[in-house]
Amino acid sequence: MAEQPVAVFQPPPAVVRFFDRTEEAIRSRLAKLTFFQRVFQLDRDWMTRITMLMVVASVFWGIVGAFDIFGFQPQVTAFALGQPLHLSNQAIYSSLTLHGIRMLFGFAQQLELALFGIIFVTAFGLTPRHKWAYYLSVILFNLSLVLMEGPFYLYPQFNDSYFPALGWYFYSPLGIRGLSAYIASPLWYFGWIALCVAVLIWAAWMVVHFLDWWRSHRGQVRRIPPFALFVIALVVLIPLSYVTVLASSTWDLFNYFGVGPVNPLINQVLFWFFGHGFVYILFLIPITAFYFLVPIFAKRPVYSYRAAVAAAVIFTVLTPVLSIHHLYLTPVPPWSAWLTMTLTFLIVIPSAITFFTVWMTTKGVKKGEWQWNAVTLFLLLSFAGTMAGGLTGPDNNTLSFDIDLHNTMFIVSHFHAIALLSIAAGGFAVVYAAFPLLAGRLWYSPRLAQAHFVSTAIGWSGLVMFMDLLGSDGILRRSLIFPLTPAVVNDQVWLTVFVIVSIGAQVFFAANVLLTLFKGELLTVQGLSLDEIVRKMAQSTHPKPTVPISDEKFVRRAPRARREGAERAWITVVVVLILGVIVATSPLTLSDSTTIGTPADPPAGSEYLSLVNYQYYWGVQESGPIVGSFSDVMVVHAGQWVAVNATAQGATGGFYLPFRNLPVVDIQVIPDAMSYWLFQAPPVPGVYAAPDSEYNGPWFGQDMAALVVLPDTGTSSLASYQSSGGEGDIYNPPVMAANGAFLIADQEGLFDNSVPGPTLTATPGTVSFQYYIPTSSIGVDNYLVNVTSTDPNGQLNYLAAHNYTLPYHLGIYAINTTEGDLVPVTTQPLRIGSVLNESATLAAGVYVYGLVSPVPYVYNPAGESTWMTGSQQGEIMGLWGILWVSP
Ligand SMILES: [Cu+2]
Repeated sequence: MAEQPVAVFQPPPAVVRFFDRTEEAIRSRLAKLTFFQRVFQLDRDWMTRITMLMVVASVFWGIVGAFDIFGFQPQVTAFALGQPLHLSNQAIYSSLTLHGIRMLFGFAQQLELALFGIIFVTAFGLTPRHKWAYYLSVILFNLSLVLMEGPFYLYPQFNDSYFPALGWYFYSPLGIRGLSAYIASPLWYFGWIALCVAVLIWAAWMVVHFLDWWRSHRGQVRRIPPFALFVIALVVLIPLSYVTVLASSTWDLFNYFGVGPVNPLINQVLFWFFGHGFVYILFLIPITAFYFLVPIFAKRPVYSYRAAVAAAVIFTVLTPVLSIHHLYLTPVPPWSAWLTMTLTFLIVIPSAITFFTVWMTTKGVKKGEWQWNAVTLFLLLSFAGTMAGGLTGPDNNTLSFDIDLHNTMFIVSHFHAIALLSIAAGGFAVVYAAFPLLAGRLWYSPRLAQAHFVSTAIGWSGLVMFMDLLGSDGILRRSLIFPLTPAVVNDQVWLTVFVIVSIGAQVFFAANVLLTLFKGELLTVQGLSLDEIVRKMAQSTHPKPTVPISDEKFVRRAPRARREGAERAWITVVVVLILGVIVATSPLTLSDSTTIGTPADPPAGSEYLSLVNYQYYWGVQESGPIVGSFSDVMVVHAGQWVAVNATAQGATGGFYLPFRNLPVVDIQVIPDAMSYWLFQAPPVPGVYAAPDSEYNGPWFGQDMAALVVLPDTGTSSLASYQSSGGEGDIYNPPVMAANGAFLIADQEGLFDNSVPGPTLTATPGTVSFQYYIPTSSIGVDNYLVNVTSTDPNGQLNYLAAHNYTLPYHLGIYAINTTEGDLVPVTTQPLRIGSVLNESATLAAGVYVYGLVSPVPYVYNPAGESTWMTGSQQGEIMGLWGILWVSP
């Protein structure tokens, strides 16, 4: 890159001179140490140095973010294998949040900004300006990730459990002081604001340089290189997306300090204008990689410039507007759900154009002219991964399918397919093609590059596959407590194996990077074009390169008219197919989204359920043929129509009946808004589990209710429920005989790893079984002993001081369907550490057993819970189940 003379008319301001001098002092001292000099490229120009700083920081966050998943997945696997958990729920969900934040922003976004910045400056031959604006952006960016982590304590006791346990997307008002039972540290919101400002500064810096180039080339530019169209798309989409999350985060922060109106629904919609746009911002990595690298290796221009322009323009125009396809089950107006669905289908068009253009660019390249080095291999993986991951998108986008898929592991599989197989694979292609330019050295080891590719491809594919299988099993995302069917246990274990393979694979890459920095052959670029330099760098990842790196003159054989004909035919086919899909899916979409947003007109004899999703149980009010007021229990008759209206307090929840053999019920439930659904209860009497399908804080796993379906009249046994598999809902609690049952509580405060606990069956007469809550099950996770203490033994000391008796009762309660309550048949104090006998003479009917009201709990392991630190409380109901007595 030729240094152009910069006209200096006046000396820079004093503060800039001070920064420059300080930087120089640090740089020259560190540069004496070879390690720092090599890793941070301290003898190079500032743009290279700052880019290396971003790359190193992004690798740092990538490593931390990858290891974060060890705070979740091995815990889940431990649960699956019946082993004790080592972390609190709070710590487990914090790990998951930070995994998302660090991977998406610290790693992927930072790497994207680093690479796009330097490639743009290099490819356009620009002289970078405004060094300190760039530094400010990088410093703020990394600071934001530290802020989002929240405070942790080394003293009086090491405690890192106060990290945010919100999920990377936080559904307002979850986490907000005064509005939610789970409060995140305000640093989280400051972190988001810092992130927005950092990224906006970067985008402004890019705009300034683009204008530099435009001014100096006025009148000479006929075509902007196709890949640069997508760099421009990035610079346009960043402000459009980040401004909305800046707004929602600022709004949250005001609410946090008690200021201003609160509207969780609008706040979520605002967030998702960012949430979706951001994913597409990252998706520009592989797209740009295709347009930049494929023509270089095919040694010919992109097949159709027109098509590339069309793809870039459609992509940029559609992305900001389709965001709320993430909120299909939310009570938004039906027309908006339909519109976002339609626009989302349309965004397949630019991707289809890109696939076509990139594929056709390689057409006619002979076998001997193409080499599978690490760059082209990762390009291939990304190309295939974009298609595979992209193809699960339309399933999510079809509202009637989304009801089944929403918040299951299928979604997690979809976005990991995109994040890993498409985005990260494209990112590695760029890194393999660009890193030697930064390092000034060729790749050290082609074998390590090959090993990295193969192990990464295996790890990622396995990971995506087993997430998908867990989704097919019916497992909800972020679920820590789930049904232990053999398939689920198997898939959880294999998922963990592939997580380890995926992370282990990166050791090959890290080793190669370090060896390259210290031992790589020096890169010489004299007399080479940019394309030739890229080929030369890529060649160093192949053990026996045979294809020459030199540019070749390319003459297209297919005449322009024929190419345009092929282009038109392809795009027409895609458009016709998509229009067909839109027409086919529209009626159901409009009717389903109407059902969520507007109260239905239920048939006579319907049961009305008025639900409130608390943190962390369901408050149930019933009217209709059955009258009642329950916690976590909903009672209806077989085949009866059920009209649900639901809202939430403190956090967004979900009402979810995951039937397999009947239409699934799945609606998002939001504070200050009302969601509706009308469904017909299963025809077979039994106990159907209703997990809370939305994330409402660290005890979300315990947040499970039961739909108790009574026979139309009289009593009936559970035989047909059992033989029909409970309509395929795998969350249904296991069924066992009451007499002789021995129910043991686990360390989460649940019977037999299940909420509700096992459904017990008996015949009329004397029914007796036993409970046991071992002293060993009492710990910081167990909500049963609510002791706020800095003493880790506080809970056990409390028990000893209270004769191992808690201020709650276990019992058997009859469900009274006319008076509307639970009627105690027998009760006894809840004692820890002794076997408790439960015995009663029961008539035919349905009963609830156990601890049948929610237990308040405050999580405060080291007494460090404050609003500055974060805090959590909630009311949990876990030690209960249904007792079914039938002739
Ligand atoms: Cu989206």
